[in-house]
Amino acid sequence: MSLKVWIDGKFYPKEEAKISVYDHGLLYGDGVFEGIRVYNGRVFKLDEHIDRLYDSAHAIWLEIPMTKEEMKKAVIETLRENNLNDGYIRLVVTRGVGDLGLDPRKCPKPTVIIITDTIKLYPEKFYEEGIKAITVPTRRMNPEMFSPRIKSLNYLNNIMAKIEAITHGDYLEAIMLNAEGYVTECTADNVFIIKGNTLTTPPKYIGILEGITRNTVMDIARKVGMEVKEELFGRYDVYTADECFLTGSAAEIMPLVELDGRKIGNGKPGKWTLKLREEFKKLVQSEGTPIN
Ligand code: PXG
Repeated sequence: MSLKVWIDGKFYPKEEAKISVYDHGLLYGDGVFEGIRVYNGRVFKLDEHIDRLYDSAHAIWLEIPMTKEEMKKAVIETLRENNLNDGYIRLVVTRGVGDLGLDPRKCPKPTVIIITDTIKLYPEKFYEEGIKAITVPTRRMNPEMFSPRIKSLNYLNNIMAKIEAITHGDYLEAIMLNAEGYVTECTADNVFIIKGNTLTTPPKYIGILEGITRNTVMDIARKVGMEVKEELFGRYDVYTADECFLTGSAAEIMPLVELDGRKIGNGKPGKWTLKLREEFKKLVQSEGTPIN
């Protein structure tokens, strides 16, 4: 049986789940989204994702035509409809159908889409051995031009970086710097370095998406006795760190063992990274909004 997609209150089979070519989500990337995980019949950090979705929408002057409670119910309903206990939720809210001009006032009704599907996990080998990345030429957008804190439908800044990672040697991820040369984040993950027992990640105001996995990992790190800092750092700090890892809803906690040809630490996933990953795995299996 085909998966069902929720669009504006109705379920459609995946093959028939379509929206208008006049939707400004398509025409201008005018909209916002979320990527959420379901583990063991529980939606992980549902409230946090819904809050971020509504904040992103508010920041682009988009009023979502549902309350947060209604949105959460619709997410759960879609998971139930598809019998998914482990998977991925993609929530999308676009500006809606309008004319061929930019004016958002010409789009009377936002389009709300809930896709739930299985998730293609990264091969276990990557977690055991860690991955390699490069710093790419494309800089992360300056927050004064467009805030990376808005999880918008316009991901071309990240996609350009992803293309560079691919074309410069088929790397899985890329470190993106800001205009001043500080490390910001990867194309779809936040970045952390460890030196001694100190965990450092760039502050949110530098122009990054404030990842929900990022915030979860900082909480876990404090609980296991690490010192946690949100501070600017450069490539030098990554090259000379003891450990480095990336976080995201899809990747979870991914060790980064080499950047720009420099081994990080001993070139293997470090002890703190493994500890945080172990605690994260426990947390996602036991916490979250139950589907049933
Ligand atoms: N930074 C950026 C730019 C992101 O897009 C993260 C960090 C991590 O945030 P969370 O809240 O997930 O910890 C993201 C995550 C995917 C995928 O399929 C992930 C994201 C966007 C598009 C695709 O891996 N966002």
